[in-house]
Amino acid sequence: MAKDATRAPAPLRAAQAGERESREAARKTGRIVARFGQHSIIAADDGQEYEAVRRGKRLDAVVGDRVSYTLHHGSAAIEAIEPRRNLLYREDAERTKPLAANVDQVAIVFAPQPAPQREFLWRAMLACAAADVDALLVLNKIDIESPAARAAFDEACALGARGLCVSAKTRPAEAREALDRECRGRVTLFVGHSGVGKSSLLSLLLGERLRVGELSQRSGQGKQTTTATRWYPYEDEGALIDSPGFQSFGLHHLNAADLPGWMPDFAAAPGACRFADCRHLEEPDCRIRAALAAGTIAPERHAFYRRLLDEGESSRLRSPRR
Ligand SMILES: Nc1nc2c(ncn2[C@@H]2O[C@H](COP(=O)(O)OP(=O)(O)OP(=O)(O)O)[C@@H](O)[C@H]2O)c(=O)[nH]1
Ligand SMILES: [Mg+2]
Ligand SMILES: [Zn+2]
Repeated sequence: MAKDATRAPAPLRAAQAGERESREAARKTGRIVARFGQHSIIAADDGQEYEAVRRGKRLDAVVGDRVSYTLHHGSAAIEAIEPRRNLLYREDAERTKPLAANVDQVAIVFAPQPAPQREFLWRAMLACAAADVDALLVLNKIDIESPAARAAFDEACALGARGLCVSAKTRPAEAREALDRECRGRVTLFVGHSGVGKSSLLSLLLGERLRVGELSQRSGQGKQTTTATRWYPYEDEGALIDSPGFQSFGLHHLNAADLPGWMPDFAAAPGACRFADCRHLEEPDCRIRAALAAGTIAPERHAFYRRLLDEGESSRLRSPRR
């Protein structure tokens, strides 16, 4: 007779195990290819697409994530997210949100209009360095003359980024060729302020595959603005990711002590600081301040670094768990 009263009767145990097994068997793998708010789309390995429901905060998958999922009445429930190679964050109105995962490079798009902000470029480059992905600067709309945009481009290239100058509108064939050379075989995330021409450049590479249905009319201006982050397979197993314009890269999660290592001009400053925990602000015998005095670090770059430290401080005060 049954000696272990806590165990389910044999037939029930078998049924439970069977259910578990069939659930495991029903588990499939795919990639998150679109994300809008709380909704996302999974492309199964066979190419079929499913709308996915999020199951709790832990399973907050972003575009580029490889996931396993089960199907329930035609929609997918994410069961697990595979470990990420990297993760990039965007930042809006004091909130940091994950943007995309598992990318090889970030195309940082900017243009004479809307006016380029070099701090956006610096932040984007820092985010790339911290996530260990390559940065590709793309100055678009070169049909519009702009010494300020050129200066921001040259300055950022001097910090070690690769760069392209293109016009999606007046020199589409050249733009297509230059981008294709940089993007085939790699996963490229396109970022930049709204209106700089990210989707225009992507449509040169993708043609009709760019989802026009996911572009909405921006009121008053008659412009199309991207509302979802979307992954498009591209040549040689590469991919192109379009993203909605945003103001800034999220850098609050970074450790202040690591910042100089991710800023090429700071990293190149020779020597050592007297204090191991030097913050490179007012401390004596500081290699960064010496480079600043010698002119190899620009005052604007040191002011940028100081702002990042201040932001880090205030965000830690706001959320002590970070
Ligand atoms: N003059 C000029 N205009 C361009 C060029 N490329 C794009 N545009 C225009 O810039 C506007 C914005 O282009 P989009 O491609 O929608 O910009 P986006 O970066 O995708 O914008 P969001 O989706 O809002 O982030 C459109 O009116 C384009 O026609 C260019 O090379 N030169
Ligand atoms: Mg767009
Ligand atoms: Zn120092």
